[in-house]
Amino acid sequence: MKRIALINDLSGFGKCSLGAAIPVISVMGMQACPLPTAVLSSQTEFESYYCHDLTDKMDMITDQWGKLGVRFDGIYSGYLASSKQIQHMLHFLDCFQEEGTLYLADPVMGDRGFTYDMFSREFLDRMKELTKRADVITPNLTEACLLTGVDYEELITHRQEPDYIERIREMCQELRSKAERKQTVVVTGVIREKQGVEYIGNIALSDEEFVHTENPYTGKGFSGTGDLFASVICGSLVKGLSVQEAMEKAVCFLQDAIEEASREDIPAVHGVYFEKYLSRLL
Ligand code: PXL
Repeated sequence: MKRIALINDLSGFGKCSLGAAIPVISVMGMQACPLPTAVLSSQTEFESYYCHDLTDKMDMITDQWGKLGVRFDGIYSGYLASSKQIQHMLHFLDCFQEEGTLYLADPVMGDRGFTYDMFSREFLDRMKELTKRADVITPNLTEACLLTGVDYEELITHRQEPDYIERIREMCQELRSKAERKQTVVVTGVIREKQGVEYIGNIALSDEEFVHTENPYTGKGFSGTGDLFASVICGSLVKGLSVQEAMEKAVCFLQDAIEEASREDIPAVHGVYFEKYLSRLL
C-alpha cells in the first residue's frame, strides 16, 4: 500500500490541516501517516483559539520513524506554525525525501491578501527555501504573490483584463525557475470577472502541462478548501495521475461541497461539507 507522510496541524474546528488530509488520503486507498505540528482548539481565523505547539516533538517523531526504517511514496507539508518548524521540516526531508518520493509543499501563509498570525519576513524566507525542495507546490494567489514579491492588491486590479491568467502563468514559471527540481506549481483561488460574472479557478504549470480550471464563484472563501485541494492533488499524483486528472478530481470533489456550504450559509471559518463527497475520490 502506498504511504504518505502528512506534516500538518490538528485543529478541532475548521475542517482543515490533518482533519482534511487524513480522510482524503485514506479514502484514496493510501496509508496516511500524520506528524502533527501543533494541536489547536480551532484554526487560527476563529476569534479566539488555543494552540499547543509541538515544534520540539517534530524531530523526535522524525527520528523514531527513521529507526523504524519506513519509507514514503509521498510527503505533504501544510501549516507550519513558525520558522523553527520549517527547519524541522527540512530535517524531515533530509531523512525521508528520496528518488521516487513525491514531495508536495503547501506554503500556508495567508489568504485573500491577508497573512496568518504566524507570518513574518523570516518565515517567508524559510518558506522560500522549503518550497524550492518540492516536486509540487500549491500556493493560493496570496501565497504565490508573497513567494514572488508581487503586490497582491495591484495584481487583482487586473482581474477583468484578458491577459490576467497569462500574468499568473508567468508567476508560476518564475516559481518553477527557482526550484531545485522539475516542479509543478498549482495556484489556487484565482478569481476573475468575465462579463460581470465572477469565477474562481486554479492554474497549474508543469514541464508538460498547463491546466486552468474555472467555476462560478459563490463569493465566499471557506476554511480548509486549500488543504482539501492540496490533499487530493498529492494523493492523485502519488497514484500516478496526470496534473490535469488530479485537478479535475479535486474540483469534482470540492465544487458541490463548497456550493452546499454556501447555500446553507455556514460561517466560512467552519469549512465545507466535504465529508458527503469523499466517495467521489474512491
Ligand atoms: O487551512 C489553513 C490553516 C491550517 N491550519 C491552521 C490555520 C489555517 C488557516 O487559517 O489557522 C491552524
